[in-house]
Order: sequence, then C-alpha cells, then structure tokens
Amino acid sequence: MRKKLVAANWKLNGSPEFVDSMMFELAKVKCDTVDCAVFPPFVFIPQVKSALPAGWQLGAQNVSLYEQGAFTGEVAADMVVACGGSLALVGHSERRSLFAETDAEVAKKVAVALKSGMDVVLCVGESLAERNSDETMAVIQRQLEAGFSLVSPEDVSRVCVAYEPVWAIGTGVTATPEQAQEVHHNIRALLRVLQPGAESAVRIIYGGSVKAANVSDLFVMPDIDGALVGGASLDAKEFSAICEAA
Ligand code: G2H
Repeated sequence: MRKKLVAANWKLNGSPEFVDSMMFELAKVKCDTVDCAVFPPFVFIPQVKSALPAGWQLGAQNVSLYEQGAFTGEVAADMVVACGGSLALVGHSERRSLFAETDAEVAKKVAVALKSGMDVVLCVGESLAERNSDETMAVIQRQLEAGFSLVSPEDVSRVCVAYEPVWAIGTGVTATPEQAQEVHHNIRALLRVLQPGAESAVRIIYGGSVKAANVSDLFVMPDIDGALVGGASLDAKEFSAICEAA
C-alpha cells in the first residue's frame, strides 16, 4: 500500500511573516498516516526547516542543472540538502513553459537531485490543445521517459510522479476524479514498461486546482496517491484540511 503524499507548492509567494504563521498552523495538522511536504521559495528553506513539524518533508521548487561553479543566480541541489531539504520538485509546467525548461534539462535535474540525496517529485502533464488533439498520453509518455532516463533502477522508487494537466493549473478548473484516475492508471502502465515493479512502487499524485472541497473525491480514486497543491496551500485552513483528507 502506497502512503499518500500531500505537498504544498507555494510558488513565488510568501514572506518571513507568512512562513511563521503558516508553520505555526501546520504544526497542528493531524497527518500520521500521510506524508506531508512543503516547497517554499529557496530563501525561506532555512526558516521553514527551523519550524518544520516532525515527519514533514521540506523541498525546493527547482534545482540547478549544475552542481557548483560560475552559474550566477543558480541554486544547487547540494545546497538545498545542506539547508535541510529532502525533496526536489522538477519539471513543473511553469518551469517548462515560462522558463523554457526542456525534457533533457528535466532529466538532468532529476539525476542531480537524486545524486544529492533528495527524492524527486517529477511533474508531467498535457496542455489543453494537446488534450483536445488526443495527445495526452503521448506527451506524458515523452515526459516520463525523459524524466526517468538518467535514473538507475534502484532509484526509481525515489521518484514520485505528479500529474498536473496544464489546463487545470491555477485556473480553478480541476480534472474530474475520473479524468485524473484514467491518466494516473495509464501512467502506471507506462511505469511498468519503464521498469517492472515501478507501477506499484512509484507514487502518482495529482495537481491542478486541488482544494479542500474537491480533494476527497480525488483521493478515493485507486491510482491517486496524493496531491500537489498550489493556490490552496497558501491558506493554512485549506491546506490542513487537504492533508487531513488524505
Ligand atoms: C499546479 C498546482 C500546484 P494550483 O501548479 O503545483 O497549483 O493548485 O494553484 O493549480
């Protein structure tokens, strides 16, 4: 049985005051049977770490392709680990579309994060145009094959897949539980081809306008192993309710 993972992706939001009040509230969440995680902006990682409830994971929303050197503005995976991070979000659609991150770069970032000791949440998902032209699974297969291309067989289960349909991100439109379940089920089949056994070992979480009001219907689906939460994770009550629904 895979334990559910519920992760907060704060994106480009927060302040020292926000971190203090959010961590105070998250300490009250009852989440013994679920893994909970927070992805703050890099600069808040030490502050979140200092107030992180026992059992919670802390991660970075991105890591550099590079391990060190003359790469102004970059943050290395090892630096995140040194500040208490244990999880890296890689290949989010906002990175792919707004920062032109390619499949090849995503593959290297997955490898560098794993090498640093972090586990990875690898994001995949189709745009509305791709869905409308029946390319959903072809796009996801390409993203998955690239994302796992540099992962050794013994590390496959250290990668969690986040299915985030681009058309449902920050739009208020959630994939229906049935739509999400169908894609998660198909992702599991692709994982089986990638490596027999991966289909049961790898967690597949859903992201895209998840909120307290829709999460229970998603979590009853057999192939949905948790949620990656953006907008609703900025509201402590909402995010706590999502964690407690898992
Ligand atoms: C998808 C998700 C979190 P939101 O990007 O990664 O954000 O819940 O705001 O759609």
